[in-house]
Amino acid sequence: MIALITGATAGIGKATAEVFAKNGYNVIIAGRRKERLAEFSAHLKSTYSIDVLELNFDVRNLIEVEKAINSIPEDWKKINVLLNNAGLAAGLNTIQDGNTDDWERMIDTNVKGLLYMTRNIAPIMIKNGFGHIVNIGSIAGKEVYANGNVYCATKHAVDALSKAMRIDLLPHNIKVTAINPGMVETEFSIVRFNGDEERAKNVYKGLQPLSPEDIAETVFWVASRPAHVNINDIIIMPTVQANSTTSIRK
Ligand code: NDP
Ligand code: 8X3
Repeated sequence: MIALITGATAGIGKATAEVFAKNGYNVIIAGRRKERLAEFSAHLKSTYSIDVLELNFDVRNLIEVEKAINSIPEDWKKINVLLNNAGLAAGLNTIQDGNTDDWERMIDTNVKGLLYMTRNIAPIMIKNGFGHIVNIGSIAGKEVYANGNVYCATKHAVDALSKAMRIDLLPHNIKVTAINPGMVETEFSIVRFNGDEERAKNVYKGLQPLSPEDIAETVFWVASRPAHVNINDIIIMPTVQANSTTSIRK
């Protein structure tokens, strides 16, 4: 069994690669930080005695995506699971104060990157006659919150695309699942606040957020249902978070 995971150098993607490896999958790990990929690959191989393929590219760059996918050796092409996870939030501003570079980065990664990956992997799955695409959306794709405007819009796009892909891929025996987490403590907030670790820590202060492992186990669970079962959509929240704007802090 083979799983291709984007954003496998940190957070949810990294934890998911670990869970799939632990369960005997060979994994294709993707990300921009080459050294992290190499280090993680060595860890997975030695810990779980599985095979690992590293793909070092930027999901925003269509040429790089095509080159990376075309480089996948024939015996790695029986891909059972594609996890479209690479993504980010950049900034937290009103629309009138928004930074247009941040907007481009979020739209290019969260929407276009997911599309480029899917456009290149879906035909391989169609040829194989099987496959499962799991998209990481967000609670921000189900509702909006103050200053979240463009990030929320990209995740609403992921929500729409997951529904649309499910229709298009239905005749090809390809499952599509969207997993929409609330707060997960990863490098997400550090990236959102441009490296400001103190501000990032405050996001999770006084509450227990989800861990990347919580999401990884959920991804593995949806991917390991029987052939006739598809989980369309999951919202998974920390117990102390009711929605994007309501949570309990100590
Ligand atoms: P992290 O910042 O910890 O991980 C993000 C991953 O995405 C990294 O591996 C990074 O790798 C990769 N990535 C980012 N940009 C690119 C790019 N242009 N090309 C290739 N890879 C890229 O964050 P999370 O694990 O939290 O985020 C994973 C997903 O989960 C995102 O889609 C996020 O929106 C979503 N999410 C997160 C939540 C949270 O609270 N943390 C809640 C709901 C959804 P590298 O930099 O090496 O390329
Ligand atoms: C990431 C979590 O709180 O920004 O999708 O919606 S949040």
